[in-house]
Parts: sequence; structure tokens; C-alpha cells
Amino acid sequence: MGDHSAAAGPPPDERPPSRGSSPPSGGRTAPRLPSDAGFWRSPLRGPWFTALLGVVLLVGITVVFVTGLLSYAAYNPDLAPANDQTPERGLLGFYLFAWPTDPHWLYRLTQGLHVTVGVVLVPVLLAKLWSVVPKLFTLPPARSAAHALERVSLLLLVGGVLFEFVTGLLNVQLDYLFPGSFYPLHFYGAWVFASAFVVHVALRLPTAVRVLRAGAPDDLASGRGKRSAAGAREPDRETGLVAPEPAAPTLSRRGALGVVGGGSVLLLGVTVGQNVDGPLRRTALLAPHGGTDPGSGANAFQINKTAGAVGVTAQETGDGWRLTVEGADGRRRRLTRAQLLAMPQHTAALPIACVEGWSTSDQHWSGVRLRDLAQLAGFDPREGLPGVFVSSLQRSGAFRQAALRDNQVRDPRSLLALRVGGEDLSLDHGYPARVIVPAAPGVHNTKWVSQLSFGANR
Ligand SMILES: Nc1nc2c(c(=O)[nH]1)N[C@H]1C(S)=C(S)[C@@H](COP(=O)(O)O)O[C@H]1N2
Ligand SMILES: [Mo]
Repeated sequence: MGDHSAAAGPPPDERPPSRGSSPPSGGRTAPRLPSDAGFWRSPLRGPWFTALLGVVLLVGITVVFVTGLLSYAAYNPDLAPANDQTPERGLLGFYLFAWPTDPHWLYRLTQGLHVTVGVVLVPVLLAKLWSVVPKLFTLPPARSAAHALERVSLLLLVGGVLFEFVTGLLNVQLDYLFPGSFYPLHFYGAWVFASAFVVHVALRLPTAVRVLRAGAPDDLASGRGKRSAAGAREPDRETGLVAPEPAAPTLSRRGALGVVGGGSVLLLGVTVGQNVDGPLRRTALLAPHGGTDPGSGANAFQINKTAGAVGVTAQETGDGWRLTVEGADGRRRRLTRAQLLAMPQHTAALPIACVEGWSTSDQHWSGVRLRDLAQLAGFDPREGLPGVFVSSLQRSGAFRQAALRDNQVRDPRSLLALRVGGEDLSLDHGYPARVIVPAAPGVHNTKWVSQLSFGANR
């Protein structure tokens, strides 16, 4: 069929120009609107293709969602005054718990997964959305109240997933594009998306499982010009994903999956390097801070914000620097770096694990235990130690303060570090003193510390 020459043109009344039956080619009036059944012609679309991508997303997005909630809990968002107060002790905070300090690589693992799996899912997500895009234009918009409800939930589902991926990727790529507002946006967005996701999975998973159990449809012929009937052989009465007027295939279904999988593998390849030290880190082409040279020696590991970038000068970190330690009695004790070095020094092997998904391997930090400083501030470990509010020399910008919980102060590996790998901290890693806490997100490992206020968190 389709042999009518365009020049000759068929008589206009040869076939009724009704929606859905317009021939796809051959010079006749082609469907113009995305709502026309014949508009979407890829023979790749079909229940099997959509179901397979859907099941991959179900597993992957669940990992991203759970690790995202964990990351939120790791921020101690219930601690004032420093930390983000979302969700303001509201309903969505039901699951918040005291983030543990064990194992010490916990946040490195959960946040590495959150960002890496999120990045790797991008091609799968795009392919999945592509595979169902004709349904976005289905007319009438709603056949029944139930159908209308389902379509509204799809709006939240698709809108939600795009919002979460876009804000997440912008945040890791553009170095905290939204310093203050990212957390609430990404957090509330995650819950909107998750509610729609649960409804969607409940409605569609049975069909997806049935379609996948039935096995892959015959692959599309990769030869040109042959119109494969493979798509049509799929059980499509209920899903309506198969093009009624499929075009000739230019790519087999296996080939299309190869493109998607290849894209994911490529993204994985240019992302994982951000979690290893040494030359392999340079393979992390997508990681932020790629241009920051960490220098050499014991301090030669990834730097987030340099001192210069946040306006901390060598002058204010020099001999005039003092650490102020504040206790429950409101008394302030001021210590020089030499006095801190004269206190018992302890070493802990701990990584930096950033919310952006990059991390370092364990670095050997040494300095004064936070719990020793709490004791100095007048707290008795036998009566339980309080949390601490940490401030830095940095005068503006995000992350210059942090609130740590009592379990983090108590851990003997939690340090006010003065040295790393046997050398003094470099200015960019927080000289003269920085906090390092096992399993804590990098953002709570405050650099250029100027004050520790024990018992100050509300
Ligand atoms: N004062 C201050 N401390 C800070 C930051 C900052 O911007 N200012 N960034 C934090 C973040 S987000 C991370 S991931 C770690 C990174 O530590 P590094 O630069 O030594 O690797 O420092 C944390 N400490
Ligand atoms: Mo970070």
C-alpha cells in the first residue's frame, strides 16, 4: 500500500478523512495534531518496551527516594538554629531520627547511591517518557471521573519526576544553585512525586508484570522498508501504546534498549570517578569542582569551596585566630591553636562525603575530640553530653554554620581536626581547625571553625 504518488494525488474522497485512519504517508493528508492517532508512528512503542523501562525505574527510583530521605535525616533538619527547619516538625518529618555515626562511611554510601543512581537513570527516564508521550495528548482528556483522576495523578507523576531530576542535577552540577531553598523544594517535591508514584505503580505494575512475563515481542526487523507487525502482536487493547499506523522501523527494539543502556553506562562511567581518589577522579567528567586543583601532599584531596571562594583570608586564620568555646554557663573560653595542639590529640580515619555525590576515601584526621571540648565547656560526660552549634570565620554564604547532635559529639572519632595525613590542614581544607564527624554529610564538617557553642541547639 501507500503507492499513490504524491504528484498524482488521490481523490480527496477516496477514504473518509477520519481521525485514526489517515494513512501515514503517500502524499495524503498526514495527521497534523499530536492528538491524532496516526501522529505517533514509532514502531518501537508498545507495552513491553514501556513495562521494561518502568520496572527499571521502579527499582532505581525507589533507591533514589529512600537514600534521599536518608540524606534529609542526616542533615538533622530538626536542629535549630543552624540547620534547615523543613519540615518544621510537620507530618513529613515523621521518619526523622538521630543519624548514626556508624558505619563511618554510611553517608558516603547513601549519598553516592542517591546521586549516581539518579544520574544513571536519566536515559531510562527519558526513554520511558518518550514511550508514553502519545498518551499525553489523548482526547477526550477524560472519559470518566476515574480517568480524570488518573490523568491528574500522571501530571503530578511526570511533573514531579522532572522537577526532582532537574533540581537535583542542577544542584550537583552548578554547585548548589539554590543554597537555601533547594532542600525544601527537593524534599517537598519528592513527596508530591512519591504519592503519585505509589498510585501509578499500584495501577500499572500488574499489567507491567503480565506483559513482561509474556516475554519480549518479536524484535522489529532492522531492514528498511519492511513494516513489522511485531508491535501489533503485543496485547495492546488496554495500554494503547502501540502506534496504529507504525512507520517502518529504523532501529530494532534491542537496538533502542542498547542506546538507553549505553547512555546509562556512559553516564555511570563519567560519574563514579568522583568517589575515588587519585587519577581516576579525573574520569568524573560530570562531577562539579573538576577544575579545582587539590594540590599535593596530605591535603591533596577534593576541595569543595576554597577559602578564597568564600572570602576567608590567610590573615584571619593566622596567629590572631582564637577558638571560642561556649558552655551551658554562657562562659566563653578562648583557645589558641597551640593550646589546642597541647590537648590530647586523637586520630580518626574518615571520609568527606558531599551531598553533591562526590566523596573522598578515608583521610587520617587528627586533633581534639569534640567530647573533650564539651568537657572543657563544663559538661560532664557521665551526665550526658549536649549537641554543639558550630560557627566559622566565613561571614556569608551557605554552610558557614552547622548544628551537630549529641550522639555526634559523643563519638570518640568526632574531632575538631587540626591536621590531616600528618600535615597541618591546608587553608582550603579548613585551617586552622575544622570539624570532622563520622558518617555526617560533608556540609556539617565545618571548615575555618571560630566558635563551638555546646548545648546551644534548640
Ligand atoms: N565554613 C565552611 N565549611 C564548609 C563548607 C563551606 O562552604 N564553608 N562546605 C562544606 C561542604 S558542603 C563540604 S562537602 C565539605 C568539603 O570539605 P573539603 O573542601 O575539605 O573537602 O566542607 C564543608 N565545610
Ligand atoms: Mo558538600
